[in-house]
Amino acid sequence: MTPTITAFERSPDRGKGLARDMRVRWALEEVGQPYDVRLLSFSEMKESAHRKLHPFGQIPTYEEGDLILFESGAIVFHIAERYAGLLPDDTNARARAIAWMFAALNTVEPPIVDRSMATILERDKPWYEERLAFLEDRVRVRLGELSSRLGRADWLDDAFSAGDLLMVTVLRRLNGSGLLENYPNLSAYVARGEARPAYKRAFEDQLAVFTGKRPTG
Ligand SMILES: N[C@@H](CCC(=O)N[C@@H](CS)C(=O)NCC(=O)O)C(=O)O
Repeated sequence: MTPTITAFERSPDRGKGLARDMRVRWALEEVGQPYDVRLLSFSEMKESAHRKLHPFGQIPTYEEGDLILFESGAIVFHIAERYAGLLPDDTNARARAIAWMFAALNTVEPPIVDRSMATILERDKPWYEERLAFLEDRVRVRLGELSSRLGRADWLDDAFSAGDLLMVTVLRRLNGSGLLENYPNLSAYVARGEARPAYKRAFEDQLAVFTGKRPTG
């Protein structure tokens, strides 16, 4: 059964692939599973029909037969469990990859999202500059720790996994901040993720929603 996911009809990032449907698209491309996309306006996301799928009125969601999921991490985890290619077979390696999935969403993403929300919602506040400096310090702490752990490795735990997929999408949210560039191994790590054919297909597909052009490949 072909799953259906939801995405923004008009992404606020204008097709830069920062919205969280990108993670789900990338995961589905990595495992070679075709999917359909239902695009939603902001008002449709808040209507009861969509809230039946997503209690918080957000994207992405995932529908596959009787199964309805929300939360990008849960959706990527489901895809990784259902199809081969995103989690190792070895039990311990699999558990470590899952730990990296949680680390991406629970430890690295929150300070990055706090920073970007401040730049959107608090820019005109008198405390903005001081708060931004504080939030950026918190991001730098996490980036420094992640950079130390990654070292010279290509991926977080040997082979590419759903943990890397989520971590790369989380780090991409720093695009334009100038923060990631201070950690060359993390910049290279993100570039390595973006160079994967599955990533490129997912990116082109989400961009096509914004440009109105269908991807050529
Ligand atoms: N923790 C959720 C966050 C979902 C989320 O924040 N989605 C954004 C798009 S990336 C959204 O729908 N924003 C519109 C809104 O919250 O009204 C997940 O990972 O799926």
